[in-house]
Amino acid sequence: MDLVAGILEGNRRALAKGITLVENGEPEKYRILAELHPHTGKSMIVGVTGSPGAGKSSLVDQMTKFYRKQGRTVGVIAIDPTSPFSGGALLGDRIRMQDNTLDPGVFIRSMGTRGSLGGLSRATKEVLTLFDAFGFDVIIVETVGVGQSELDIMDTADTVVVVLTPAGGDIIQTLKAGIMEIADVFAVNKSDLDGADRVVSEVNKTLDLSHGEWRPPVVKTITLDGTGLDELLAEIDKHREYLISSGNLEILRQKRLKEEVTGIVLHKLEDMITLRFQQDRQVQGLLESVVNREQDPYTAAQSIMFSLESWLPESAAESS
Ligand SMILES: Nc1nc2c(ncn2[C@@H]2O[C@H](COP(=O)(O)OP(=O)(O)OP(=O)(O)O)[C@@H](O)[C@H]2O)c(=O)[nH]1
Ligand SMILES: [Mg+2]
Repeated sequence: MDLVAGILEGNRRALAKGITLVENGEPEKYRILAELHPHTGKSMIVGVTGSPGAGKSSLVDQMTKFYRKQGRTVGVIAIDPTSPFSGGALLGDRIRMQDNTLDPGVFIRSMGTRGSLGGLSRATKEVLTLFDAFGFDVIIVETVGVGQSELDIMDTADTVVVVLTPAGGDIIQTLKAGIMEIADVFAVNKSDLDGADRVVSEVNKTLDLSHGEWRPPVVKTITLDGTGLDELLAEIDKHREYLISSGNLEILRQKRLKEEVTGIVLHKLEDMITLRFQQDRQVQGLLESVVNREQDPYTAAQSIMFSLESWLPESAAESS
């Protein structure tokens, strides 16, 4: 079976194979991603992030159920933190999501934070491309809001839901992690616990001081019984409508594609340069002269820059 045709036809086995290819960094992936690209850009991409244990996975699970009730298909990419504080989360997620995985309108994929060739955000973006081409109405990406690569991943979402809880210090933690600013919608989860209204008003006070053209709404949720889920989904849809009517969705997507192309070029250049540093005598001579203080790093780097063109493989040089 041709993988590209399979994915476009909505064949789940083809999708799973494609994901494995991407995760293993097989050279074949470039052709597949290239052929799928014209068929992407249709899915609504929702990011869900927040502090460890805030209930992100439970919320994603409920969101999936509610989207299915609306008749929309859902792809989920869950980034599993391999950090010590969430050791048991993976199994928990699997068990919780079992209801949804039996449904052909749902596809869930967990990705580890270790071992993705070319970086986690790259691998996640590639899986997003596969999901988008497969034709999911909604794609949800869940990450714990820590670290730069997770912030990078949230860049790929059209709408970002930041999950807070009534737990003490949650807002401060979220502010510190820099994820407060990326919120398009706030979910105050575990609203069955004391203090939820206080969190809602604190977030609103922060928003009173500063917010952009779009003021993020704050929704109280309880994943235990689905309270607030209809409202959360409605607010996500409203944000999407805002993105479309303001023209910002188009701007966002252009910016993202530009960054993607730049990223690929930088990635390839880095590989090429690393290889040269290991193999090229001239480069090694230059490095030695810098070590011996015969030349300064700037002049050496400049010489290397000048010789870049001659490093390009024949075919690349001809076609440029
Ligand atoms: N009381 C209450 N507990 C909740 C609610 N939502 C989730 N929990 C509990 O919070 C704990 C963490 O839930 P998860 O969904 O695993 O949270 P998470 O944010 O995905 O956690 P990590 O992926 O480990 O960061 C679990 O024990 C849930 O049962 C809620 O609405 N109310
Ligand atoms: Mg989780």
